[in-house]
Amino acid sequence: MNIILLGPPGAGKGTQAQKLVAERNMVQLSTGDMLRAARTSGTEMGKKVAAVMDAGNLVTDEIVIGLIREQLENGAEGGFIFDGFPRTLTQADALDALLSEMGQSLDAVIELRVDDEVLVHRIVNRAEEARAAGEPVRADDNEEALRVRLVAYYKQTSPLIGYYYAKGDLKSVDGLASMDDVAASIAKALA
Ligand code: B4P
Repeated sequence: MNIILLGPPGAGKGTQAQKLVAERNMVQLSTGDMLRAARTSGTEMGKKVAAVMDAGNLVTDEIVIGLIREQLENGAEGGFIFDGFPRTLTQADALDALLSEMGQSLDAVIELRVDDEVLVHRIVNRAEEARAAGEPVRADDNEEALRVRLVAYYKQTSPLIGYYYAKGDLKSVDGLASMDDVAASIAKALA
């Protein structure tokens, strides 16, 4: 089974992807995690994307499609969870092409629906908790960058909702519920 987790920043895509990995034999492909890892290891690409990410903007399609292409080559017995990818129509087309080259397709697109004000609260809260625990705070986890991330989401990513709805793949889930209740709704949508 190959599924996409779609939703605004802080909707819980990463949180739910990890729960799915723990429950099913699936591989999580988070473009956000891949880009942060490239930054930490100081690769040329990591240096190139750092300022873009910190400001809350989307990294180029070319870079993220390249990252996904590399990971798909490793295969996944239980299927892939695409977490935070695709985020543009170009990325969605590329994913369709890559899966079809592998003789595979998408099984479902889970849209996590969460109000903007709750997103701001979650992200600010994550930054405060990390600070209190003496852990590193994500440079884009502040209200200013989040407002930019939300604009990018509505302009560039939300058209994917119509794209996948038209294909009959979209399943919308209430992302405002508790983490366990959201996981239960996803399990129901995938049954
Ligand atoms: P991502 O790493 O994908 O991060 P995100 O969208 O901000 O977060 P996510 O939805 O996964 O929320 P999470 O579970 O962490 O992207 C970061 C940046 O990378 C982008 O801005 C962009 O620059 C770049 N990028 C990534 N992919 C790209 C692509 N395809 N194309 C171009 N650029 C790309 O949850 C957030 C918080 O909420 C956590 O603290 C969590 O504990 C809490 N939470 C989650 N679910 C909850 C619930 N049900 N109730 C209460 N709290 C909850």
